[in-house]
Amino acid sequence: MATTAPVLPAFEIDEARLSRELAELATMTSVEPSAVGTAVTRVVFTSDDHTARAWLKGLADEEGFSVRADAVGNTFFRWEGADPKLAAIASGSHVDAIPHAGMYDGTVGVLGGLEAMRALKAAGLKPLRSIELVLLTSEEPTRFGIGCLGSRLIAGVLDAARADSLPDLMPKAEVGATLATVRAEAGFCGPLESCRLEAGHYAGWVELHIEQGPLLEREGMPLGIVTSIAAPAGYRFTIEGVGGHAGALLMPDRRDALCAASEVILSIERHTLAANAASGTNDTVATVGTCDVHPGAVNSVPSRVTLQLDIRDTDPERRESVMQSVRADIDGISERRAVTIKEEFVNADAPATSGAGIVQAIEEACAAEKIVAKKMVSRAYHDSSFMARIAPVAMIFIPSRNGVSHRPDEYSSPESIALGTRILALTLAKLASA
Ligand code: HGY
Ligand code: MN
Ligand code: MN
Ligand code: MN
Repeated sequence: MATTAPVLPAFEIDEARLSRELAELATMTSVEPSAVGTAVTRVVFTSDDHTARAWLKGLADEEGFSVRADAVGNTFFRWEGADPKLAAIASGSHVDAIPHAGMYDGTVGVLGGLEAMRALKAAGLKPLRSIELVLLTSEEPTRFGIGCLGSRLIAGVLDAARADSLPDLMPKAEVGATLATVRAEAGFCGPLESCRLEAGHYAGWVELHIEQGPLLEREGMPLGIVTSIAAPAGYRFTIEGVGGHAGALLMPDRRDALCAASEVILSIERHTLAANAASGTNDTVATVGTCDVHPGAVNSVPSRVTLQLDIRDTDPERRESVMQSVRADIDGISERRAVTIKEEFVNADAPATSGAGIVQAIEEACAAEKIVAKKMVSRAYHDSSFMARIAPVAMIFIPSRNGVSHRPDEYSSPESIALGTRILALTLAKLASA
């Protein structure tokens, strides 16, 4: 059916409504108010997450968008296009938030995407292609130890059986709880294989997100266009020593797991800094963000420590060479301290590259609004990293005040959120009309 591209009517982004909704979503959290900013914790499949999901569904229902959820809770809000058989254009992000985080990471992409669709619809646009807003499950690794769980399953890069067996890492989790049991309790059933969307399912994907770094603000740029996303990897280390009485167990007899773990952490830092010194860049980053000590009593020598390592690089080979150097040190540490150090692989992903056509559509939207945007690498990973496996993608970044994120003082201004949403709307309208 030959159809001409619809003319884009003038539309308005409702900045006040968007701010109100971001503030309302930020109340769906389980953390005490923070001295600075708004502390948010919203771990996947907790009551806060369910409250947020139900609230978003209500907003989508009000707009007449159809809603469906897949077997892991990825939720698709769809605005049917003139030709529903054509591959849709999609936008989306996440509403789960790590402990004691900020209120903008992920939520700007979900509420901004919703606002973009509402504004275009209110203005009378009839898109040729359907437009979908996708709420992706568990972008953060907090609960199941691996990030972008929902988008990995959509892209088919995470084995369904392995995913369902991922342990529930929440404090006080039921013994033996896994993604399979937790998602069933959350009401998401069916085989995880059914989450898979084939390449070509979407004609394009655009994610609006806060930069989570300092560059846009530092350079006075209003927006960023992400051309590639750095490659994340995750490992878990379990260090087993021998515990004992903090008073009676004498130093020569100790096999202290926490002292050994400390050497592992410093080895990771040392080799990461060496990689950057050798490359003359800061493109390699490594973080040990969790350290569980057993038995965790002040007067008991630690017998077991579990570390989670997050290591990222724009160059996966360089990332791997850092890991090789750390492994060599680990052999020495375990021998010298008579402890065992077990490494568990979690993930090691390739960098993602944005689709030229999507980048161009964002550039044209910026030009139409006389906005100059900065092309840049994202050092944070995003669901777009995995949506890139099945569709051409790109991301729109808005500035983060002081480059801060994953902290209660994370902040982006209402103006920049509205501007990012406007460019997203223009981009979606353009992509959905061809
Ligand atoms: O860690 C990240 O890069 C993302 O914010 N989850
Ligand atoms: Mn995050
Ligand atoms: Mn995010
Ligand atoms: Mn992300």
